[in-house]
Amino acid sequence: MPVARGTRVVENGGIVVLTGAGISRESGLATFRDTDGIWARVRIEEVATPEAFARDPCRVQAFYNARRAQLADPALAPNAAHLALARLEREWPGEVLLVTQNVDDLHERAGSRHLLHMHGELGKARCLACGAASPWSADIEPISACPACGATGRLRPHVVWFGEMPMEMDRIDEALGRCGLFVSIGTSGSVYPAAGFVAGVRGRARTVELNLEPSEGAMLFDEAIHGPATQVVPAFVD
Ligand code: BJW
Repeated sequence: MPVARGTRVVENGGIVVLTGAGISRESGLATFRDTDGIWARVRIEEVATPEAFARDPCRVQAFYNARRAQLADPALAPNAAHLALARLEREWPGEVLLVTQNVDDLHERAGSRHLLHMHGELGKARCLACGAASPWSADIEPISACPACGATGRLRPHVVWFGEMPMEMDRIDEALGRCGLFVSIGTSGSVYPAAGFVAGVRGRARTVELNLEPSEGAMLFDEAIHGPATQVVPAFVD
């Protein structure tokens, strides 16, 4: 593959790619803040905070189960943007770390392996007693027993809600500290700490935004290419 017209200029350090909900939009999964997004249908305070789960675990579980059902739909598949990033990881001679805010598994299905889910994974449940994350199955309810420690009634979705610490921050900060190229794809840049990554690497690494429209932090990037992910991501990588 003629690796990366857009990435060829990286001479030092690796590549860190940050993805958000926009990359999965053309696979059929809703984003959060677009007019047809998830937060237009449900209130954050009802489903995406620890307080919401403490108040009404069944309501929160139902919200995540509906999204898990979408992941189980046989028609759901990674799109050309997910596939292009998997190709980049396979063929780029240096390090490529993919950091996703997405809780879907479309990057894995596309073949990405060097991948961190900073906002967790829809396909897992986590035990509040022992902290173990285990595969979620259709019969898991908030009252089910943890497969690791046996505690009952302590399972929650393995995702990061507002006010909680995102996952893998040490590994992400380390990779950002030595990258030569930072690419942000399909994210509105409105949720921290991910929205702050570009400011942290600016000046040390080349920074590129690939998004349908300018994000909130678009002016912080060296370059911005706007269009649907299935077009702009393969064009950038290939
Ligand atoms: C396309 C496209 C196409 C469409 N092609 N593009 C003030 C008050 C209270 C809290 C705060 C505050 N200020 C800051 C905070 C902290 C808070 C925060 O950021 N709040 C803001 C809203 C202000 N953050 C937190 O609480 C985080 N924790 C934290 O900060 O801990 C302390 C800490 C300190 C120091 C270091 C580290 C940590 C936790 C945030 C957790 C976010 N959780 C969610 C839910 C996850 C589970 C689930 O999925 O249900 O994560 S919220 C939701 O937003 C989800 C996403 O990952 C995240 C980001 O959304 P994303 O991916 O950007 O989607 P959209 O919809 O916003 O944007 C999509 C983009 O795609 C758009 O731009 C479209 O144009 C584009 N697009 N189609 C290309 N075809």
